[in-house]
Order: sequence, then structure tokens, then C-alpha cells
Amino acid sequence: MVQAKAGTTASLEFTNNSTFHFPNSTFFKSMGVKMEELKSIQWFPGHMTKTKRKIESQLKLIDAVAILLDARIPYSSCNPDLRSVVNNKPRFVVLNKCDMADSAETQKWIRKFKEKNISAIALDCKSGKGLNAFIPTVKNVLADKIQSWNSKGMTGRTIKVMVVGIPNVGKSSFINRMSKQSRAKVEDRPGVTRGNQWFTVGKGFDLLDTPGVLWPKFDDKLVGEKLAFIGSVKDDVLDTEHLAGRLLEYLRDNYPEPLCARYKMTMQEISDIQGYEILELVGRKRGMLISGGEINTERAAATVLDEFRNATLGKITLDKADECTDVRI
Ligand SMILES: Nc1nc2c(ncn2[C@@H]2O[C@H](COP(=O)(O)OP(=O)(O)OP(=O)(O)O)[C@@H](O)[C@H]2O)c(=O)[nH]1
Ligand SMILES: [Mg+2]
Repeated sequence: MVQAKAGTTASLEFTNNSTFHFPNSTFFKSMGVKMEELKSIQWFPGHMTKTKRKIESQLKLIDAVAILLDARIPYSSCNPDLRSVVNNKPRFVVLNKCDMADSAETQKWIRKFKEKNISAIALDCKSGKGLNAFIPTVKNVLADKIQSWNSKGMTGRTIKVMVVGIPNVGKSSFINRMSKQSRAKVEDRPGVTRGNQWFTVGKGFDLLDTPGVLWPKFDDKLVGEKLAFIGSVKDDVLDTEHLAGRLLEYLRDNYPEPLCARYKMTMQEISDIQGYEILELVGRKRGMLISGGEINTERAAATVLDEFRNATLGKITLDKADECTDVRI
């Protein structure tokens, strides 16, 4: 579950488009809301509603939608609201950051999308690997449309593709790669792109960069956690020690070898303890102490999250293709 940090602000979006702003956890306590209930509140900044509306308003201008997913969580990084937002537009999947994902799992996911008649390609925007497959995929997805344009004498008509996805998935990096420029602002934090922006990526091809958008309520607590693990939810609204502890539990249960190797721990040491205790062990092993010999768990948490997010802990996929029945697109 995603745990909110005390004293932070966030808002909850309702289906009638009204927004309720949460001042802080003290406010909730005064309202008689227990911390346990607070934990399940989802973080959905108000600007994301605007983004959703902007995406909807641009739909008539575009031919296809490229849905960027994070290859480490192809299920959890798919915004289920997109299905209705992008309506009946031709769409396809780009599994970005595949350099940090388990490649066998990425291949399984591509097959899974194919079974559902959705084209999918794997991409690594850091090196540019997989980029060449993009334009042929778009042309394939739009084959009927292109044929119809050609028959109407509109040969070479510019193809317009909207790039959508959750915050920090690499939309702007992808567009910069495709357009061989660095015009789109890229940073390693969610919420960098704030408005829609068109880019020409070659003769007859335009891409629309959009701000990342999450959805107001996660159907499954684990989905929210996985989004926070990879850095798509701003850390400053989260309790990072709690989050790192949950990540350590997940890695212990699913990727024990790289975890133990990285932090010089044994399975005996961590098999029966809670995430926070594993975090303390990481801090102790790394000599992260504060005055009085206390372990600096805040620093240990930042290290664990950083090392997971930049793949120092290894190529890890948290959503297993065989365990997910739906692809949500
Ligand atoms: N390892 C790796 N990092 C990537 C890849 N693509 C993007 N990044 C990094 O991910 C971070 C976010 O990239 P952006 O392009 O700003 O992501 P975005 O989806 O535009 O983010 P918002 O505008 O905030 O929604 C940056 O630090 C990029 O360098 C990739 O394929 N592999
Ligand atoms: Mg961006």
C-alpha cells in the first residue's frame, strides 16, 4: 500500500470532476480518520484532471496513440482510464526502460499483447535500442488508414501520434530520441512535462508529448506501491522508509539472490523479518549510522529506492506476464 507522509498535501478526485484537497494527516486525525484509512488514499494531483481533458481535446487531431509503459511494470504502469479516454483511436504499446527490466519477461509481455491483438515493442531510450521498430509499427497499426489516404490521393500525409503514459515513464526522452533533439524537458522525477507539445520527427511524422497522468484510485494496493517503487509518484508525498521496507520484502520474496548479494545479507537473516527490519539491516551493513549508533533508516531507504530505480539491484520486472490476466488497454 502507498503510505502518505504526515504533513503533506494531496487531493482526491471524484468522478464528477470535483477535487478534495487533503491538508495533512493531523487534519484527518482531527476528523476521526484512522491512519490505516489514510494509507489507502491515492495521490492524484489536480493538474492531472486538466491533462486528461487536454488529451481528450487533442484526440481529433491525431491518428494513433502510443501508450508508453514501464517495462518493469507493464500492468501497473498502464492507466486503466486510458481505455475510455483514447476512445477508438488505433493504439499500440511501447515498453520503455527495457534496459532495466528482465528481458525474458519483456518478451513474454510482447507476446501477451500480441495475443490480445495489440502491437508492442520494447525500447531503451538511454541507448536508443529498439527505436527503429517504432515507425514501421505505427505504419502497420495504421495500414488501412494509410491505404485509404493513398486511394484518395493523400499520399505522404503527415502521421500524427500522441504519446501518453504515467509520469516519469520516459515520454519526453522517447520524443527527443525520435526527433534527434533535446527540446523536450527530461528529468528524473515525475511531473516534468506540463503541457502538450508537438514535435516533428522526420518527413511526414509528428509526435505529441503530453504530461504524465495517473488515475484517482488504484484498484489494487500493490499497483500503487509498484508505481511508487519505480518513482512515478512523487517521493515527497510518501513515507520512503515504509516504501523501501515494502520493496525489500517484495525483492526478498521474488529476487532474493541479487538483493542478498548487493547488501551482503543472507536469506537466513531476512527470511522471517519485516521490511523495516530488513531496511535497518541494510543501513547497518552499509554503516549508515547517526549519533548514538542509531541506524539512519532514512538514508538507507533513499539508497534502496535509488539502487532499485537505476537498476543497480539488477534487471527486475515486478509485474509477471503469466500472473496478469488483463492488459488494461
Ligand atoms: N534507464 C532508462 N532510463 C530512461 C529511459 N527513458 C527515460 N529514462 C529516464 O527516465 C527519466 C524520466 O524521463 P522523462 O522523459 O522526463 O519522462 P516523462 O514520461 O516525460 O516524465 P513526465 O514529463 O514527468 O511525465 C529520466 O531520468 C530519463 O533519463 C530508458 O529507456 N531507460
Ligand atoms: Mg515529459
